[in-house]
Amino acid sequence: MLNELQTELISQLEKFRKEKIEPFAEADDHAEKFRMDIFKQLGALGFTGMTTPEDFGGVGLTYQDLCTALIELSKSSVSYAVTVSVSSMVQSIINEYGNDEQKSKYLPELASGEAIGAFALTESSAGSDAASLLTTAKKTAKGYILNGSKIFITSGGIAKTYIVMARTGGEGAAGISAFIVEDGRAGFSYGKKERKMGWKVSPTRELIFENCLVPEENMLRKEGVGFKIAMSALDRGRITIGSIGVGLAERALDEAMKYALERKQFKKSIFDFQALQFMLADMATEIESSRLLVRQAAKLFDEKRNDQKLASMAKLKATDTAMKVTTDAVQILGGVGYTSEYPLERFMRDAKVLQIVEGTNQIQRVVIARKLKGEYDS
Ligand code: COS
Repeated sequence: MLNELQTELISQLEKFRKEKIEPFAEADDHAEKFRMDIFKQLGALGFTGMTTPEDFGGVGLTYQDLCTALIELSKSSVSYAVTVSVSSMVQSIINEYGNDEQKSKYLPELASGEAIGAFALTESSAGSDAASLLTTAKKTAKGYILNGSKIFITSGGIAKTYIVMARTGGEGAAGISAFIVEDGRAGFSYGKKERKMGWKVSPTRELIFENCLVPEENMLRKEGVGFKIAMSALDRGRITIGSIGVGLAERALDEAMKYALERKQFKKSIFDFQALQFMLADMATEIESSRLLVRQAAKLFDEKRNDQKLASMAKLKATDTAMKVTTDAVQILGGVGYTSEYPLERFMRDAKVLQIVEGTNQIQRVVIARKLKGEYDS
């Protein structure tokens, strides 16, 4: 059940997405155009810093509220939803692991939507095996010198504040530290913008560090805890990515239902064929179970009973559902579903990467299986 505030959030966002995002959605997808003014307007409405405490310019709401908002926003744009999701994750990292100076310096502009946050873990040779990353941060008298590169960074080039994981110590997870690196810092540049199947409005770029000096005060906590910071942040990020899957799938079902009720073949609406009814019933059921998992994972997180297994389950289930439901929705529309006359082909393209980002769905299964084994070992 949604509470009164969440119902209000949905109605505000529904109006916003229909008036401000939907009219440009198709053209911006083709042009691969991100509109900073849309993000800022989301900020003005309070949607870019929902879980950040009010003391640091946020709204101080829960992860359940954030997931509710992301479900609604994703019905029109996965790209803006993911920009909000990752920027919120960056804020949660700074809020949880940053000191007071770091919080005061970075959180207000991220929370207000004046700036975007990005998360830089992946490298060309360190994807699923994130602990093998090679970017180095060498300690000197003036601070840390970063060298290396990060790939597939969501909001790369449009973000102002980057959380960058780099190696300060030996091999493995224990040698990794987390730094806040600002756009414009000498030695920090961007590589090419990726050409992608979906998420076209959200830019994805490489980050390049060439003798980039980052002051010691930009390190989060201390040397060696960067991997844990990244993993615990992904526990939340995975829940919000799951909620984006739910919103996308919900919209796809809505489009498929409307079409199935209207479209006539063999002198009746195609909905009247039981084959389609069964497809639509399965789609609705999968969406509902995904929503419940996402909501439960967010609830446990809000209650500080963070359950990594459930977060991975929520991401796995909701994003596999988004892929299945958008694919089936295209099938229900048939030929027109494959054209850009309807938004479903875009939704199907946008769904695919949800199964890959913030840990592939195979990695989610690894996490779930490890936790499962742990329950039997103890
Ligand atoms: N929260 C806090 N600490 C965590 C953690 C979490 N969720 N997950 C792992 N850790 C800690 C472990 O406790 C361990 O610490 P100790 O050595 O002190 O016990 C350390 O981190 C290393 O953990 P682990 O041995 O499990 O690391 P692995 O190298 O086996 O990696 C996986 C684990 C595969 C789960 C991890 O690399 C992963 O999630 N990969 C996918 C990366 C990803 O999501 N990339 C997307 C980037 S954003 S698009």
